Amino acid sequence: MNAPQAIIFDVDGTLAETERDGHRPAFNQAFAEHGLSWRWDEELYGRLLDITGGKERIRHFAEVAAPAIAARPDFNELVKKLHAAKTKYYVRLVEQGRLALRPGVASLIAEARRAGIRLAIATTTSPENVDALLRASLAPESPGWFEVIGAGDVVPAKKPAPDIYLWVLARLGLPASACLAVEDSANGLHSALAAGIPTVVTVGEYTAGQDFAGALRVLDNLQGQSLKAISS
Ligand code: XBP
Ligand code: MG
Repeated sequence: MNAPQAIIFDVDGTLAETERDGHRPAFNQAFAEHGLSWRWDEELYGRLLDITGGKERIRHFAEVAAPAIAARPDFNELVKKLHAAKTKYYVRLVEQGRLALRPGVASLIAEARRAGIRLAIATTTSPENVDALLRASLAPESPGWFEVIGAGDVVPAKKPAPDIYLWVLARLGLPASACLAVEDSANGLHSALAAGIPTVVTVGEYTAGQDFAGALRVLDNLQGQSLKAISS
């Protein structure tokens, strides 16, 4: 492809490895705060990642592993409370500087900014998580570098549905073919491809072994990658 006019980044697994030591312990802290004995270990959490979205993941787990709780009349309220607590713990952990960017991410973003290429985010995670991660791991002012941040519940259907990418494209005012998406998972790749966006995959710790058919490139990470190298 020609040089992209915009790069649209996924967040979790792509900008940083946030899942195993970020979202997962935050979910577990939220469960403990609410007196639940649920504990998601690394292996179980890897399987639960098939369900994108934290509220959706909690709901799915309860329906399978704790149907009596899922049948409670206040279950929707419980999911909301658990997720709000989880977000609080996750942001706290990120603000402590516990999650670093993946190799090559900061330099690709810097290169794109020098070249006047527009930046955007398309993620399933909540907006406050994106803001905290960018501030703590990239630069305090870095949320402002992203012209469009599509996150969380702005669209009802989360990845692998194309909705979040279509939402971002509409706000950028660009056709899909003028953009490049960077993703780490099959769910994310399918979302971007369904929106028609050429997509580079940087394989993550939970996504190795997934099927990335259709990706423009499949890389271990962005270390040493120029914009030209990944988009040509
Ligand atoms: C990320 C997710 C998110 C996070 C949790 O997927 O699936 O659900 O694990 O975030 P992707 P919230 O990288 O494909 O966007 O709890 O804030 O929903
Ligand atoms: Mg991801």
